[in-house]
Amino acid sequence: MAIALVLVLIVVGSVLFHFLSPWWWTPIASNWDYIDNTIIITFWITGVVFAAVVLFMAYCVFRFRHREGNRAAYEPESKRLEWWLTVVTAAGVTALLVPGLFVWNRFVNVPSDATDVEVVGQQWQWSFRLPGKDGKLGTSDTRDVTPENPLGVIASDPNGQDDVVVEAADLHLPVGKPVKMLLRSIDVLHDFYVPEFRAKMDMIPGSVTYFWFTPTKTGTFQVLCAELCGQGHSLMHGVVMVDSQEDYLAWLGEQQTFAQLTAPEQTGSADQIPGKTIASGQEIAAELETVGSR
Ligand SMILES: [Cu+2]
Repeated sequence: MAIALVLVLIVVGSVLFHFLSPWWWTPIASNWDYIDNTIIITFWITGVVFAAVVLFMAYCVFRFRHREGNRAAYEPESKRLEWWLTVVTAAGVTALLVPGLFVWNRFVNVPSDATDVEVVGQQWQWSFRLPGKDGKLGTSDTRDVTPENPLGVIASDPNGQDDVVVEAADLHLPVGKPVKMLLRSIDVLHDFYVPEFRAKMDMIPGSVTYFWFTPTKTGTFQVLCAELCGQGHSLMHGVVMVDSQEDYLAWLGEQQTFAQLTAPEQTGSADQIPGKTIASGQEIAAELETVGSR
C-alpha cells in the first residue's frame, strides 16, 4: 500500500515539477522554434508514457497485493495484449522520431541566400571570419596559424585577402538575415552553442562542420562551448551581438581584413595603396550597403 502511494506521489510530483518549475529554456532568438516544438512533443509523449506506466504499476501493487488464500494465475502468453503493446509502442516511437526528421531536413538544407560566417574554436577562445567584398572565404590550414595569422588563412589564396578577421572578440550579425556558420577547430573538439539560437554543432579538428540559422531578435547573446575541451572549457565564453543593418555595417567598417593584419605597414583604405590589393572593413561595409545584401 505504501509503495503504491509513493509511486502515485512520484507521478504527481513529476508533473507538478514540470509545470511549476521556474527553469525553462531561455527565450528563443532564432528561426529554430521547430526544435523547441519537437522537444515539447517529446516531453508530452515520454511524460504521458511515464505517468501511465508508473500509475499502472501502482494499481497492480495495490490490486494484487498479498492476501491470505489468493493465488496468482499463470498466464505466460496473451496474443491480444502483445498486439496492443506492439501497436502502441510503434505509434509512440514513430511520433518521437518523425518531428525530428522534419527538423533535421530543414537543418541540413541551408537557404541559398545565407551568408557564410566562419567560427574558429581554440583552447579557450572564439574567433570569427567573414567574407569580404567577393562574398567568399579564403581557404585555410591549421599549419599556417601564426601570431599574425591566428586563423591560418592561406596567404596565397586571393579569396582570403579581403576576409574580415575577428580574433577573440565579439561577433556581430545583422538581424533577419540567414547565416551559415562554418565551424572549425584548430586544436581539440569544441561545440559552438548560443542557447537563444537553439542550433549548435560540434567542431572537429581537420574538418569544417556547419549549421545555419536566422537571428530574429537584436541583442547580446553569450556563446558557450558545449563540448568538454580541457581545463578552461567552462571559461570558453564569447559574445554574439545581433544588430540592426546600420549598426552591423558600422561595426563591420571598424574591422580589419586579413590583408591588413598580415601587412601592418600598409594600413588604410585601398585607395591609398598602389595596386589596391588591400580592402578594408570600411570598404566592405560600404559595398554591402550599396548592394543591400547581407
Ligand atoms: Cu571548447
